[in-house]
This record gives sequence, structure tokens and C-alpha cells, in this order.
Amino acid sequence: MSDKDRYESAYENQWCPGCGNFGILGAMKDALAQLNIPPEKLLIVSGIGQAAKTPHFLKCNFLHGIHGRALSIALGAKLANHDLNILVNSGDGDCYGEGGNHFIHAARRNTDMTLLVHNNQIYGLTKGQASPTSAWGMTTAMQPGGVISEPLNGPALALTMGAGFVARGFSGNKEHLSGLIQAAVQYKGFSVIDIFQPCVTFNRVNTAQWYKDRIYELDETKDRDDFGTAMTLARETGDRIPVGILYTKEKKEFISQIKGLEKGPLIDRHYDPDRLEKVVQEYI
Ligand SMILES: Cc1ncc(C[n+]2csc(CCOP(=O)(O)OP(=O)(O)O)c2C)c(N)n1
Ligand code: SF4
Repeated sequence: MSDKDRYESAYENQWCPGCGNFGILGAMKDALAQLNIPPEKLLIVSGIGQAAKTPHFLKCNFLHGIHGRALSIALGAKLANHDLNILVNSGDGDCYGEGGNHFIHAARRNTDMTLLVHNNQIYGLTKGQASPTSAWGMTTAMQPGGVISEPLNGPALALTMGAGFVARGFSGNKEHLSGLIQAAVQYKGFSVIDIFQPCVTFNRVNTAQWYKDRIYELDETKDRDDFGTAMTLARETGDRIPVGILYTKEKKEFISQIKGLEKGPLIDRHYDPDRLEKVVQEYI
């Protein structure tokens, strides 16, 4: 069995041929194999959408929750079991639309987990409505007159909210993306990678070629701990778009600051139903 075969699942994949999600899945398998994370120590959490199906296609513990709520489920799991390596797969709609509020607070909290946003700039699963990252003026079946809102910039928002590891990736460059995922997983805190991912069926504007014509790789030998530079790079979304680590800086991790967890994770605690009943009775 090759290292990557360790993460093969038995579920049938029904993504469209050519979908950018395949590149992200491949990069994840590669990164997990390079980091030698055993499937039993891996928890992948997702919400709803095509991107959110990603954990079905990996051998791991997974929790497929409701729309936009993957990050809160992941936080609960990490509080309960600190040993888990937690990855979250979310679409741009799932993460920045329905889950926008949770995204903001996850960035503030800095819980040790990695968020991969599959950013295809459209709602794929529900057949091509505009998402929060669709460009102003983009026409879709639901927006025939064109989108009339400014697009949401995930990396810029994450930086503003205090995230300590922020990157952009592209599903069409598996090796580069695998490196980013490895760095994100190794970061002790909340790490987010906004990953451009062509939806070949519903987004006819942001095609693989559209991305290839614009993206360029950042020099990874440079320190990326300057907030101002990171913000400038995050906002570079025109004719040239940087991919790579935009910002990385050590920050206080959330769980290590919770007094109630000083004695260890919840799974190691003794459950005493009699004591619980006593507390409940006090309030009745
Ligand atoms: C509360 C709620 N609202 C709306 C929906 C319908 N819905 C399912 S998937 C989806 C959009 C998913 O888009 P995105 O997160 O960008 O993921 P993609 O399918 O493009 O990967 C929507 C609106 C839902 N399931 N639940
Ligand atoms: S609809 Fe788009 S996002 Fe969904 S599987 Fe097809 S190409 Fe991928």
C-alpha cells in the first residue's frame, strides 16, 4: 500500500470530470501522507455543498454537518479531543455566506485547526447562483442583470480578524498546494487557505485558464510576518493574484488559555451522572 492509499475511501465520487475539487483532494492526500498523519488521528469536518463532500472521499473520521457550521463543530471536537488533527473543507458559499459569522470568530479564537476554503466563486451544488466571492457584474441564471455586490475577500477578512496563518492556493498546482496544506497543518493555531477551484459546470468566467493567466507564486523563502504586506497581497485580486503564504505569525492558541481544560481534554474526564443530576436538581 502506498502512503497515499492509506487515505482512500470506498465512497463513489460524483464530482463533474474536470472539477477543481479533485486537485484539492489530491493535494490533501499528498500532504497527509507527507506529514504521516494516521487516518484514525484525522478528523475532517464539513458543511454543505460540493466542497463539503470532500471528506467522503478520504479515509478518516468525518463529520458532515449543516450549512456553514463546520467550524463550530470542529471547535467542539477539538475541545473534546486535543489529539485530533482537524481539517475543515468548506465552499465559498458555505464558509463566507451561511458560515460567515463563524468564520470571523474562528479567526479571532485561534483554535488549532486548518480550514480549506474551496473557492469556485459560485454555488456549485445548487446549480450556479452567485456566491459571496462572485465578481461584481458576473451574470448567472439567478443574477441575469449581473451581481450588484462587492466580492468578499476571505484572506483579507481573516487577516483583519487576527488569523495567524493565511494563504491562497490554486487547485491546478497540486504540488504547491500540498506544500501549503502541510505548512497550515503544522501551524499551531487557526490556519486558513483560500483555494481557487474552477467549477467547470457553472462558472464559465473563472476557468482554469482564467486563474492560470493571473496567478503567480510567492517567494516562500521570505518571512511573511508583516501585516501590511500581507494585506496588500490579499487585496491583489486583479490581473495578478499571488498564491502562497500571505501571512504567518505565532499567536496565543485558544485551548491552551481555557482554565477549565487545564486538567486535559474532555474525553479524558470521568463522567459522573449522579453529580450532573445533583446540579440539574439545584436549578429545578
Ligand atoms: C441553511 C441552508 N441554506 C441553503 C441551503 C442550500 N444550499 C446547499 S449547498 C448551497 C451552496 C453551496 O455553495 P458553496 O458553499 O460555494 O459550495 P460548492 O457547492 O460550490 O462547493 C446552498 C445554498 C442549505 N442546504 N441549507
Ligand atoms: S458543479 Fe462545479 S463544483 Fe460541483 S462537482 Fe461540478 S464542477 Fe465541481
